[in-house]
Amino acid sequence: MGGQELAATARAMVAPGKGLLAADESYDTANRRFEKLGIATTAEMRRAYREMLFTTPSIGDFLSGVILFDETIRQSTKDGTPFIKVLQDAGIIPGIKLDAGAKPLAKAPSELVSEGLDGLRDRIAEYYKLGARFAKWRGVITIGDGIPSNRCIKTNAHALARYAALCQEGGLVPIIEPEVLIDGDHTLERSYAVHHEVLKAVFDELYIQGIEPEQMILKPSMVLPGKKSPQQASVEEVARFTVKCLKERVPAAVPGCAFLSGGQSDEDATAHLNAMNALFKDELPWRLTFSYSRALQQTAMQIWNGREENVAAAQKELYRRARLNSAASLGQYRPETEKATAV
Ligand code: 5MM
Repeated sequence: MGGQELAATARAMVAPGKGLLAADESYDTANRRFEKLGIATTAEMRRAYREMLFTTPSIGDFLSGVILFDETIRQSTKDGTPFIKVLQDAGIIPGIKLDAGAKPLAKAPSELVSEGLDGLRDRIAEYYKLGARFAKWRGVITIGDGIPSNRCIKTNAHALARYAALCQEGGLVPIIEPEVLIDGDHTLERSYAVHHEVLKAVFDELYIQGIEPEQMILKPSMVLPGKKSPQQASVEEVARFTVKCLKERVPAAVPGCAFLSGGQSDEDATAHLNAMNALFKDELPWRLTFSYSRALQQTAMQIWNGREENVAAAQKELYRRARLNSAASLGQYRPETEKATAV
């Protein structure tokens, strides 16, 4: 895929009214979520769950792409249709998670660095052949006493940039996901300062590695106070701090930022995205949309609960949540519609 195709794919990923579904939970994460609900942690249940998500009628109205995990990209529906084909037929671009998970950073065990660069060129070639057209790599930054360290920020930024270069070389649009966790009791201001530093390091490294900004998508966390902070922030404050930070750090040539939800409630994740688009729409050089995992899936997963007879109701909930987030990506979400449309 040439540069023009990569840029076209990146723009399509953030097309107006559309966002991404992150369904790339690795074995541990998927199983942990199933265990909480008493769902069996088998390959077949993970397959059945992803089939429920991907065959949701008309879900392509709101999803531009779905991020898959290695196990999922090779799976099919019960009747034998590969998931990749199901998504393509729905007008949804398939993508793949490429990091191999966040591991303790050497000599700094309370901080993490994402692994997966070894052999990445060959993995990208295989996923491209399977039909993936974009990829994702997540670096994890923790806020705490004396952290994040400069070393942790730089190491993760470097890995993200090397991954992105291999993607652009191999024909995949890289999603760059530097996640600043909401764990802890830090203030909104501290979160802003850390996001600022992390995004500076990331874009410096992307520049060094020759990344074309038009051919990538940023997947940032929102600027939020720690979830244990006694001083929580209003929806408007979160929107203002997040937009300010992105405007200071993200080049205008990047087509879009697709946020992670990071453990926010479904409604908060939608309201925050909406406020950014509603309050600042005339000032944004890039599109702001969603790339949620939990904030799109958690209620649908509870409704499904591992049972075939719940598939239609769970799909209705996923469709509803995707529609509300689509509205938020246009600044047109109205919280009062939450109750009226609840499944
Ligand atoms: C931060 O996680 C990403 C976005 O999900 P949320 O919207 O729930 O924050 C997500 O794509 C994440 O990378 C996947 O859930 C996979 O995580 P693991 O830890 O299994 O690689």
